[in-house]
Amino acid sequence: MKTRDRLRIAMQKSGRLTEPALDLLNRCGLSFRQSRDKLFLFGEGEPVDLLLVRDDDIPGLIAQGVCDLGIVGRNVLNEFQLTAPGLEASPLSELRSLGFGRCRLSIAVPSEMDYQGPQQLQGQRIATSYPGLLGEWLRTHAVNAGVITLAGSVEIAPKLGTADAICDLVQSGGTLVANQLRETEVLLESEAVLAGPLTLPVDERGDMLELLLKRLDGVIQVRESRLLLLQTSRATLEAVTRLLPGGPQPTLMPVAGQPDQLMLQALCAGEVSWRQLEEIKKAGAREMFVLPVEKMLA
Ligand code: PRT
Ligand code: ZN
Repeated sequence: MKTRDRLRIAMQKSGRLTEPALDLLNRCGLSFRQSRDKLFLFGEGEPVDLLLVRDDDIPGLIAQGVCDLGIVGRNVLNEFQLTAPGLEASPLSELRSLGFGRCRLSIAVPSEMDYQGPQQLQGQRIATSYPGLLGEWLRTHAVNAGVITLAGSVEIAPKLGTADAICDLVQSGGTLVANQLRETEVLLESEAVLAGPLTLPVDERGDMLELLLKRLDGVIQVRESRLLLLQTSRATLEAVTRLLPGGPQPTLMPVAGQPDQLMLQALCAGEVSWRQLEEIKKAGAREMFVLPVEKMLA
């Protein structure tokens, strides 16, 4: 294949991952010119172009070298790695997990079934769009079950009588409940990932890729960071500090006119939950604020 000097990223044309993937790339300083066919978006500024495709095609496009990178669900990537023929030639790897498109691949059985464990699936028919991942799980648990591969509408198979259980993606669990199904086993925790070849190119594309990974790390770190501001008295400072979610040492500032009070500022590595806030308040903090971080340069 002719070598390219521009990096090419495959992503979902239209679906759950499209908006968050574009947003992430924009935050990395990439912008794209809309083309008429909307399948190929030419990168402005940086030499990085986008190919918009069905998510299921993304791992294959990377394996074939048509694209250098792809943004795709771990479920799709792992299924491809288990089922694609002749993959040994160009194995893929998960370069980064991206923190959106979270869901899990689970086995669900009819709600009324008294499920005791994997052995109960012995001899049952399980409908799925993920025969590779399901097959691997069944082998690991020494369960001999029939795998019925369906392209979609997996959740109605038990009602139609074409399967006894299903193995499908679950997010809120609403679809399962609506179909009188109950989640019993989680096979895979999934989210969108940046997929690429196991060996990265060692040319201009490789340099651009390295730069992109660095920016991505910065964007992900900032996106997950929160700035926590609160007031505490000197007496409760130690108890409050002990409860702060992980991160670098907090900064302390005096409060004008109240020598006993301190203003505390802490950068937290992830979400700060209501429960954590309530605990910190109980320890003596007040006037608490949790702020998102826009940009960070250490
Ligand atoms: O056209 P194309 O093939 O590109 O799109 P698609 O229809 O195959 O994919 P799409 O857009 O539905 O999903 C893309 C990716 O989003 C998936 O591969 C997952 O990695 C991720 N994702 C996250 C999900 C869900 N959450 C999800 N809830 N993909 C599908 N679902 C479906 C699930 O299959 C089930 O039907 O939503 C239903 C369950 O949702 P809850 O909330 O009712 O549990
Ligand atoms: Zn798909």
